[in-house]
Amino acid sequence: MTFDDQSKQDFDRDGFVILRDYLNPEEATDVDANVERFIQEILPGAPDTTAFYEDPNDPTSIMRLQNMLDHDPWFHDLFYSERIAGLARHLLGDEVVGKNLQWFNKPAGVGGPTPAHQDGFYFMLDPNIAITLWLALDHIDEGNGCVRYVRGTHLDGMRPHQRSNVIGFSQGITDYGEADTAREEPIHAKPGDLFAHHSMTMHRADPNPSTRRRAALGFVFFAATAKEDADRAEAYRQTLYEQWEKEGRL
Ligand SMILES: O=C(O)CCC(=O)C(=O)O
Repeated sequence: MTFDDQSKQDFDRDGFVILRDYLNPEEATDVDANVERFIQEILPGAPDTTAFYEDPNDPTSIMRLQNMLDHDPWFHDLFYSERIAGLARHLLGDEVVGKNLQWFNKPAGVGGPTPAHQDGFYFMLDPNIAITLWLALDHIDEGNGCVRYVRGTHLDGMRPHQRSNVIGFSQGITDYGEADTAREEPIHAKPGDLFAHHSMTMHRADPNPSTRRRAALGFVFFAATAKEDADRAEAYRQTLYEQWEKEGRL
């Protein structure tokens, strides 16, 4: 499969790139149907930490699925396909290590905000080079919580983060201010559009008070040259899960 040079240039300059119609409507519908199959057939047998809920007492309020490729061959194959992993390699200009496949859902009416953050703060990499390919599965705009990027911030270093209290997004930028908000670009999407963002790019999203779902898949790859402090990252995850379990949020 060949990828165009322009998308890599845009990604390098802006810290994100938008690839419209990356999947056609039928392919996007097929991905969505497989998410539903995952929820019905795989999730019941998967570890508790595979799903987070807006309301743990409401099984329809899933706001996040994670590690999907570890539990399902269909998603494993999609994740490592040339179209997905190959695109990650092309945009990073490096070999990649597959890390996570997540479903980012904002259920209609109850989906919470995505605090402003840089993914790299969670990833604990040196150098901090990773990519998320974010595949839209719905029609998404300001009304149901579209992603907002701040262009070029992948070149500006890591901003301070602290605990956000938003389940699934445990950390948010502490000094995110009006100057940042003014530079945000809300990105509309339709099923099959794909956004790619660098691990240092600032982004956030509003809640979803609408009657429409807002769902996307996030494919996360680390650059092969980036070293993960795996012990520290795992210790951090465990502390978080224990806390959420204590609070009855898992
Ligand atoms: O879907 C969202 O609202 C945010 C996703 C996100 O933070 C990410 O892909 O890094």
